Amino acid sequence: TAPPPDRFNFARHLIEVNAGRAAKTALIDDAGQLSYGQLADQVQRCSAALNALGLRREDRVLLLMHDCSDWVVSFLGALHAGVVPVCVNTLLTAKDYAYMLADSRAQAALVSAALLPTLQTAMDGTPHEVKQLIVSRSKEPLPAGAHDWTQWVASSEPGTGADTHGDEPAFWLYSSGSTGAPKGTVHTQANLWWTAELYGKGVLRLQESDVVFSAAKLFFAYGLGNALSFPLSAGASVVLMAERPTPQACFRRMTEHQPTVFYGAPTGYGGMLAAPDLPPRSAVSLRLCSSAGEALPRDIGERWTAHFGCEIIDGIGSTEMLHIFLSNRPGDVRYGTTGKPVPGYEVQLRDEDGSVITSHNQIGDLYIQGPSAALMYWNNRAKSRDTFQGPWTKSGDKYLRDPDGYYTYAGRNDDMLKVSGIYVSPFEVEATLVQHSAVLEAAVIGKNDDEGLTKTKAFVVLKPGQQATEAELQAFVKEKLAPYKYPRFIEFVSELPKTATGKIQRFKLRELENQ
Ligand code: 3SK
Repeated sequence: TAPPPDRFNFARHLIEVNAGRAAKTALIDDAGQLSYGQLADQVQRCSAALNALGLRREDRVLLLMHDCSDWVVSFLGALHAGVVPVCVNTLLTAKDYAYMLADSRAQAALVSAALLPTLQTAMDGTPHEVKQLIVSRSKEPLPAGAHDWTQWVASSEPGTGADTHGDEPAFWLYSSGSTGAPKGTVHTQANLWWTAELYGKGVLRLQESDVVFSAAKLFFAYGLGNALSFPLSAGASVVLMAERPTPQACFRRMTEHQPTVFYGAPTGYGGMLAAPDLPPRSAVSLRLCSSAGEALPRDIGERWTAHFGCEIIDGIGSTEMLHIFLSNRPGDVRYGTTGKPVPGYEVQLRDEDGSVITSHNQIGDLYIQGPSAALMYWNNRAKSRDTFQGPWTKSGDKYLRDPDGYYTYAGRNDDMLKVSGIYVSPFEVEATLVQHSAVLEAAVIGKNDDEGLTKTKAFVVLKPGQQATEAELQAFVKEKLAPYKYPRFIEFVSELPKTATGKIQRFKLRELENQ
């Protein structure tokens, strides 16, 4: 695939390629629809409105919104102006946002009304540089000085945008690690184009006739490609949903809007298959489904295909590579594997000495080379150097390759856990549990459920004479951390296995639990 031109702006590019589709539906959200013509108009107005607030190229703005067309317009409007949206997870705490505001030095925040109180808590009393607040879909009067998103966009004439370089920092996504603060992962304008070409068109074969729906939200790298850069590059229509992707919420969109392509994560597929109101095949129009976030158990893939008659294309991507680089292909699905490298990407398995593994079925560390790698982690040279090694990016995952060239997931090489497709650091959960007055120490591991999906389990030692229940400790963690990080199981034990030097031996707990 030939690269995009040096001077490249992804938002302007989308406006150009969809110029002949002005009347076609681009976005369908909970409140209504936006045609491609309306989308182009709003993006250009949003770009000019950002400039009118005094925002200039390379300034950063926080984007904290539930999935809706305002998210898409804000993201593309910022890109169009060369302003850098810092897209953040809507499920986090005020403490997390305070960190991200300080780290990114965002000059403005675009926020859903429902998330404004948490953002305001983050801004109160912590250093930040936010000078402008733009609030989306508020039914209440706004705080003094804040702008209503709809009026703010409408108040500017369409702008011409910035003549950006394709390699220019265009947007950030935060990536979490097992230790330390989340890392602002800096992506370029061209990276969006590369993932749309290589995976969106190359693997999914998205067409203008497709209607796509992603259970993964736009703030995740997976959701951003699924529901924004891929479909809008192909002239397809996108269904956006603000609420949590419960089976019922997904079924409603599948039957109401008849998406042809659905993107989810294994836990979601498992939940839908187990739901009593799973729609029959005749009630939906799915031609293809995609899965990422964690390895898709074979049984879930097979049962889904048997029910709906369409394949789930399991793949793996990363925030650092922006989207999927290793994947099954339509018509060539081997359930239980993650398929083969997506054309345009190269992968290597390396042994403990860093030598490339050429033999089959030997587990090694997965490295990726491809054109959509992030530039760096902001403010974190050490971790940038460790992850972005010249043309290669370290994934942190372990894989093996079979004689036919299919890759199979074999775990992480750090302690990160992926629960429902979202990273959870066991150390963060342990550090929170020990803040409870009754807890002496805790160790958190991944436990496989009956379907082979990872759930967090905490082993907790209570202080002598103290009492606590499983529900109480779960509620305690939910209060202090983003709620999705709470341990799904807690077992009270009298001691934790440790080395002679007192280090907790999590591998022993894992062996016991998953044997
Ligand atoms: O979790 C994944 O496999 C993934 C896929 C696409 C983009 C980002 C990620 C983390």
